[in-house]
Amino acid sequence: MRACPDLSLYLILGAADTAGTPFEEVVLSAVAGGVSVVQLRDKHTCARDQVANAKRLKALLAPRGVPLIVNDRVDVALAAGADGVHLGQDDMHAADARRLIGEEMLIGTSVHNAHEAAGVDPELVDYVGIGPVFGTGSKADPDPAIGPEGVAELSRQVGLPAVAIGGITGANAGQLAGTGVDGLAVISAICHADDPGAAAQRIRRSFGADNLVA
Ligand code: 3NM
Repeated sequence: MRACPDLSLYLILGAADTAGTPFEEVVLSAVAGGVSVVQLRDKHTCARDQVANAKRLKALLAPRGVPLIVNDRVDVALAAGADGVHLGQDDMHAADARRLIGEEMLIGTSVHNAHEAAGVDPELVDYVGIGPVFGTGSKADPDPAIGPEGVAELSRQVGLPAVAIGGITGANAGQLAGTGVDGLAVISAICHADDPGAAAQRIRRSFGADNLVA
């Protein structure tokens, strides 16, 4: 059976997020700083390049015991031997994805409100991303920010392992402590940092990631 991985610091990145720096460099630094899961989210890259990027990431992460999740593309996840897929509200239904990927790979999904939270099937989905907590510049047309209170409510409602997402930085991560989520998902505060490892460490510390009881 699947076990949900350590979600305490969930890095999301695509080619565009690390512009100018090879993503291997960003990922290695971030993992050294405490990133526990990585998601490849490459909305504007062709399938062939997505598979190549996912394979490079998998080769980097597997020896370090860090799972790789692929956003949206079940085919890319399968081709690259990823550990899971993350399905947004417009992506394939979890039931269809589960039929394709079998029982071993993880499925995550994103929820932004009570209606979406009510649609999550805990038999099919392993974890949820809840947000956006704060304003974010990393997502086109984001839903309204729900704040830490909104995250706490949706996390209680879904009752699955969860990460908060959207606009999280080292300066505000402490506001998510006590909301019931298992971790924080981050793009820009890590990918755009001069030192991604130090940024990751700061976010972990401020959230109190190492004080959470598993
Ligand atoms: N999904 P940053 S917010 C990819 O609300 C994503 O579902 C969101 O990036 C959601 O850490 C978001 O730079 C962007 O704000 C997160």
